[in-house]
Amino acid sequence: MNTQQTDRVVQALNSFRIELPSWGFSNTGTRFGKYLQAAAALTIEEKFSDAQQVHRLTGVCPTLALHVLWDLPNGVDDVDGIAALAARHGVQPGSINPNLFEEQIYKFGSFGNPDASVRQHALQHAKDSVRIARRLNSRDIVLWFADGSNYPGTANVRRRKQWFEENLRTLHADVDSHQRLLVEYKPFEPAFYHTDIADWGMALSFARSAGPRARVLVDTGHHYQSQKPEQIAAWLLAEDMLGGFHLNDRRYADDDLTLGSIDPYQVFRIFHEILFFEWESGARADIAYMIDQSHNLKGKIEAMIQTVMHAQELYAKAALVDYPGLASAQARCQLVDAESALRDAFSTDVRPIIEEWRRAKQLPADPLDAFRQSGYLERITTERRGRMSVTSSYA
Ligand code: LRH
Ligand code: MN
Repeated sequence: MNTQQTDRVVQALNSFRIELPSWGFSNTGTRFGKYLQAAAALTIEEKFSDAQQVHRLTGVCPTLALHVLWDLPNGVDDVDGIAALAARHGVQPGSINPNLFEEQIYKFGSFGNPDASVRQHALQHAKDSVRIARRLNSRDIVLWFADGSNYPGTANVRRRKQWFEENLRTLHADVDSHQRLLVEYKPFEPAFYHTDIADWGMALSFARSAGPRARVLVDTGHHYQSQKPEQIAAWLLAEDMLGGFHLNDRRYADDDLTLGSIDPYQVFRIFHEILFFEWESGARADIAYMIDQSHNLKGKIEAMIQTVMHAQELYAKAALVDYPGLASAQARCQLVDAESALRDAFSTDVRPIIEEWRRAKQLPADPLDAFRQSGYLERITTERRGRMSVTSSYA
């Protein structure tokens, strides 16, 4: 690798930041149950403490995404406590995720529920979440809805679309100038016939009709098998409507596996579209990179550190693409040369440079090994043993 390439990797590493999900540290499962880990985080303090470990060892995860009902069960009243924890653990509150799916009244939907009082209840929770974000200086409010139906004919899709537009527009009026609403789409689960925000086009339409502070969030696990999240990213970039990513990996559905564990070239292709856009436009894409995974079997903190290391590696590889060469090969339809520009970058081992970059930042060259040497896992396993959490539901 020549110095120019090394500089590009170092520059990419200097700018790359990725947000941790609080729910990635707690016991999560599937509908077939949960395998409990003694060291799993139960309290929000423990989630901040575990996130502090990942940030201390990697240096690139300064924020923790919060899920309102799971992390702020008392809503706005929990804000001061959260702010104190953030200060104590040196990890700032990140994106705020309203929970519009767990309460029993959401059985037939939240913003899309035929019952106006349920829509009003959901809107109030979303408004409270915007207020929580403001009090915590969090920029992004991530809106994911479980809304949809399981059987043909049971939902009026057009009417529900109208109710969503009304509530999103009303919610947007509460969002101030430095905040954003990130609309997250998902084609299925928990609804298995239709979801009200099934794909990027519907999310784009809702974000546009909501107002100028709304953008689209792409969860890599929320796509049909043959869809190309990188093309969706390119389109949303071109429309200046790409707000952020929930990064994870999958083989089948929304498997929420660790990033790069199944298809690292997929994540590389997404990062490539973003960095190529930035090179071509000379503008920095205003994107929030966030992890959204559930670690059902792997040790939660190890899986999180592994994910951050994979993300850094794939982002660094994408920064190695020879853009002038690629642009001219694309213009001249030199297919093999164009494809090789990506393959060459992807097959370059950037780990030595990343280790060098970490040493220069007084960070451990191998964060995972440093974590294992730290004794933190043994300590929390002893401290947290014996208060096993419930085995049902998600987090
Ligand atoms: C839905 C989702 C959403 C979160 C949840 C934990 O599948 O991706 O982003 O609220 O996972
Ligand atoms: Mn998600």
